[in-house]
Amino acid sequence: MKSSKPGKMSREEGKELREGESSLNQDLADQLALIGSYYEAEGNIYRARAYNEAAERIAKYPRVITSGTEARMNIRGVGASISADIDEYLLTGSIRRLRDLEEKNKERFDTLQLFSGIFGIDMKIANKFYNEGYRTLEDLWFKAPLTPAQKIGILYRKHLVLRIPREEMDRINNRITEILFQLDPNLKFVIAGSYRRGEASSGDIDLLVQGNGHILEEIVEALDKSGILVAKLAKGSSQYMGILRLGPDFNAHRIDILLIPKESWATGLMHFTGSKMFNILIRRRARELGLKLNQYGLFEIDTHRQIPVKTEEDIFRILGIKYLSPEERTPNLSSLPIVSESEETSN
Ligand code: DCP
Ligand code: MG
Repeated sequence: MKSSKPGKMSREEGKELREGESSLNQDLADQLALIGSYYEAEGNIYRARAYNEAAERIAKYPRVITSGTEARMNIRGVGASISADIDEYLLTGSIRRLRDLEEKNKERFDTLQLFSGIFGIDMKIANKFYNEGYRTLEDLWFKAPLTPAQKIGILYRKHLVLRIPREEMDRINNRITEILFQLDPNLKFVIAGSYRRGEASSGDIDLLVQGNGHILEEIVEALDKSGILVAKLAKGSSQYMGILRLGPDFNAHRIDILLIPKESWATGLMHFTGSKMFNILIRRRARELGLKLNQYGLFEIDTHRQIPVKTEEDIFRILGIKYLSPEERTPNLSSLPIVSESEETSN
C-alpha cells in the first residue's frame, strides 16, 4: 500500500461507502483542497474557503460521486465552477484550474512536490510546512518538527521512489520464506499486491500473514534479526509498516506486514491482491446481490450475518462471477465476467 499514513486497516465497518471506492471521493476532495490551498496562498480567501469547504463535504459524502451535477444537487457549497471541476476530474483525472494555479505558483508547486514525495508527508502536511517557511529538505531536516518516520522517509527517499523489479521481488519472497519457515513451518503467508498479480515490478511489499496476536511481533523480530528490516515506520496490533533491504547491493523498499485472522483470510487475500479497480468492481457486484464485501469478510447487508468463505474461489462462486486468476485482476479491468444462469445450472 502506498499510503503515507498508517491505519488503513482500522477503518470501521458499516459505512455506506464501499471500501476501495471511498478513496475515489477522497482523491477528488484532495484535488479540491489543493486548489483551495493555492487560492489561500494567493490571498483569494473567498475562493479558498469555497474549495476547502467543498473538499471537506465531498470527503464525507456517503456515496461515490459520479458527476458534478450530482455533487451540486446534494452537497452544500458546490456551485457551477466546482461542479465543472468535478466533471473534468472524473472524465480526465485532472483539473485545468489546478494545473494553472500550479503553473502560476511554480516555486510553491515544486516545493510541495518535493515534500509530499517523502513517506509520512502528505499534501496537507507539505502545505503546512511550506506555509511555515520551509523550502528545502535541509530546512525540514534541521528545523521542522519531523516525526521519526518522516525522518526515515527523508533518509530513504531516493530508494523509496523506485519500483522493485520482479526478479528482486522473487529474492525477497525467497528470503522471507526462509526466515518465516524457521520461525514456524506452519505459518501461512503470501506476498500479495502487484507481486501476486504477476506484475513485472512492484511499488512495495504487501506481506499477508494468517494469524492473531503476538505472531506479528515474532515475525518482525525474526526479519529484524536476519538484518533485512532496516527501519520501522509504524506498528499496530495487526499491521506493521517498515523498510526492507536485502543488502547493500539492493535498494530499500517499503514493506507492510498485515496480520489476517483465519476467518478473514480469503477476503483479506482478495483485498490486498487487488487491483484497486478489481476491488471496486467486485464490491459493487456484491452490493447488487445485497451483500457487503470488504477485507474482513463477506456479509449480508440486511442481517449483518457473515457468510463463511474459505477461499477466493468461494467468493467468486457466491457472487456468480467466473474465477479470475490474480494475473487477470488487472488495474485496467472494466467489468467482471458474470456467470450466466444457463452456465450455472449446467455446472
Ligand atoms: N487497496 C485498495 N484500495 C486502496 C489501497 C489498496 O483496494 N485505496 C488494495 C488493492 C491493492 C492492494 O490493496 O492492489 C495493495 O495496495 P498497493 O497500494 O500496494 O497496490 P499494488 O500492490 O496493487 O501496487 P504497487 O505495485 O504499486 O504496490
Ligand atoms: Mg503493493
